[in-house]
Amino acid sequence: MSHQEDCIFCKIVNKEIPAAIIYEDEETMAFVDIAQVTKGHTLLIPKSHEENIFELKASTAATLFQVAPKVANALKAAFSPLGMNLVNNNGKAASQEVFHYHLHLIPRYGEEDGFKYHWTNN
Ligand code: DGP
Repeated sequence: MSHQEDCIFCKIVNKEIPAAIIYEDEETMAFVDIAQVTKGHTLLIPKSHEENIFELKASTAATLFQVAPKVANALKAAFSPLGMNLVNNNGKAASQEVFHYHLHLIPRYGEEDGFKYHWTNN
């Protein structure tokens, strides 16, 4: 499995740094985002270090999206949101900050929940 020394998410995968892990199997992991944009904001990642959509293997994408509905439903059960956004930033110009592929699962609670649908570089 691909691993990169200086990658923060690889360190979370290897339990070198702590995270609030809510799901884990051999190939994927979901943990609470450190900078919650709404209650329950969670990141789903492949354990394999693949930078972003441009180098994501089709098999990794398939595995990740087999797990995504399970995590989404677990968050739905835990937080009772009205909806959920799945967001994925690819490349610095698209506001990607951590270069290990990840899906943001963002529970939505209505217009007043503070999430503005997009990231900016400002
Ligand atoms: P993006 O801009 O799509 O690359 O989002 C990166 C996200 O990763 C951002 O929402 C904050 C989160 N994040 C960064 N470092 C850590 C960390 O050490 N732990 C956790 N749980 N989340 C992190």
